[in-house]
Amino acid sequence: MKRWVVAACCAFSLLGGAAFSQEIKSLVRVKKLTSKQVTQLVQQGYDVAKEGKGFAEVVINKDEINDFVKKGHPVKVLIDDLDRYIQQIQAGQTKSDRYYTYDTATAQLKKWAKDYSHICRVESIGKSYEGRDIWALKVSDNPEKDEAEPAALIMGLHHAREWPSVEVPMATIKKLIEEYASNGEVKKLVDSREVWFVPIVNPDGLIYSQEKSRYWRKNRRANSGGTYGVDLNRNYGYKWGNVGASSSGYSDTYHGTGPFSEPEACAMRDLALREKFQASISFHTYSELILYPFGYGYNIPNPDQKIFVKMAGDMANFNDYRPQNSAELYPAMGDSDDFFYGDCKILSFTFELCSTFIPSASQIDNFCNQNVPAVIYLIDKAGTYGLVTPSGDEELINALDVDSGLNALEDVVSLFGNEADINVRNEVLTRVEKISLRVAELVNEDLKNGSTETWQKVKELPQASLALSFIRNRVMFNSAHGDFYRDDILEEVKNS
Ligand code: 0X9
Ligand code: CA
Ligand code: ZN
Repeated sequence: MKRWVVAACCAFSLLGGAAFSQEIKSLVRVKKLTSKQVTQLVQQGYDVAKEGKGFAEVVINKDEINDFVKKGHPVKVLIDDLDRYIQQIQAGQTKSDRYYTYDTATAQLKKWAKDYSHICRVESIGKSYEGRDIWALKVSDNPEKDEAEPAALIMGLHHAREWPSVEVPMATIKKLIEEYASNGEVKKLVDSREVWFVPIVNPDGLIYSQEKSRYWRKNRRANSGGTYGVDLNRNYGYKWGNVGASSSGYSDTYHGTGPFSEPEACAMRDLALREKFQASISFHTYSELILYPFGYGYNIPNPDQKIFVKMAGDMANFNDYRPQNSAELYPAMGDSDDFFYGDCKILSFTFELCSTFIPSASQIDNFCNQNVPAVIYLIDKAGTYGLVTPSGDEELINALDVDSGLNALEDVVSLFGNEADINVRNEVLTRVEKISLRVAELVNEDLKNGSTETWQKVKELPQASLALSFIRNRVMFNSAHGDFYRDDILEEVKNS
């Protein structure tokens, strides 16, 4: 059947000499499916956009619709001709309500880098298959310097047709840099973090989807056998394989010829290995979900499960999305989150924005306002939860200022205060001790100078008796080993 598609297209272009030809695809809801059958669809390489109890929403052609109906699965056509539908959305854009294109996003990133050069810079992190720059914008104080600050990575558009996934990263950049001068919270965040944005991971795909075939998903690699495109969210190298991914170049979930066969996935890998992020979000559409690893198989143990559940739940409070483990949606090998977490220990999340691939452009502000606060949350928590996972190394901890150190202790102690698992407890404890010692060092400096300001902050730390005792002991130790404090201060520390 798929061979027929190619034959038909060739015939069409021979006859009509059309510059471009393609089959019509619909977005349909296939009903009366067991959850096992839904997983099987993914397994068979179907382009499943959303799944729910007893149904899946799939991108298919007319023949495939008939096949489902013949097999007894009622089909409801949601969008009859996806290409035409998306063209209408494009045509309905106004001057102010408009999706970014590769060109407008590139121009905007460069303009921001020029206008706000004290807090951001733009860099090409590699070239796409067709040779376009993959742009990254770094937002931080001293953006030219690689400082010992917790780092976060925000990505959009692994998948070509998922245009909203560019908008949320761009809206977050806009907020951070435009509010830096006027909003103390934003300034503090930008000054104490390094945030990297890659709004368009798949430039070739975006252009193809906006100018040619609007429901295109993959990159634009010319595969052997005359097919095009690799699914970049199946091409990452942690447990790369063919569960929920296809080895056929025809498929929309084609995983490529090997792990990291695609330049776009390599660019992301290399950036992650270089910058050592603590947390990340990769934006997709659609389904209003917040996903976390592992996604390559069911019930894969995740040592940081508790942190993932907590963070996903907190982010869901901002956007009312549903937090869940990726594999519960469907197991799929080679996605970005599994690599970022599995190999890089990054707290990696995937957001499935919106309730359709491409909502009308009048919705852009809505879904951005709904999601930017969750991104801000993640950037903040890269410096708290991110420090108790292996991605938060000692160099980061030893560079914390007192507020950041206390924030980290507060989050971590309140999450793990009643931890039952002894192994997890021990690991977290080691990290809590390190952060506490860093704070103690700052308290100590301050006390030696006769100031109790830092110490007062420490005392106000809620639920942190553990951290407090680490800090108290360190101050007492220092005092016994030659550091001099005022007697009244020492008394106070002793009795705290
Ligand atoms: O299938 C994908 O790549 C993502 N969904 S989308 O509709 N945007 O294509 C979800 C990936 C989640 N990861 C796993 N299930 N492993
Ligand atoms: Ca910085
Ligand atoms: Zn996607």
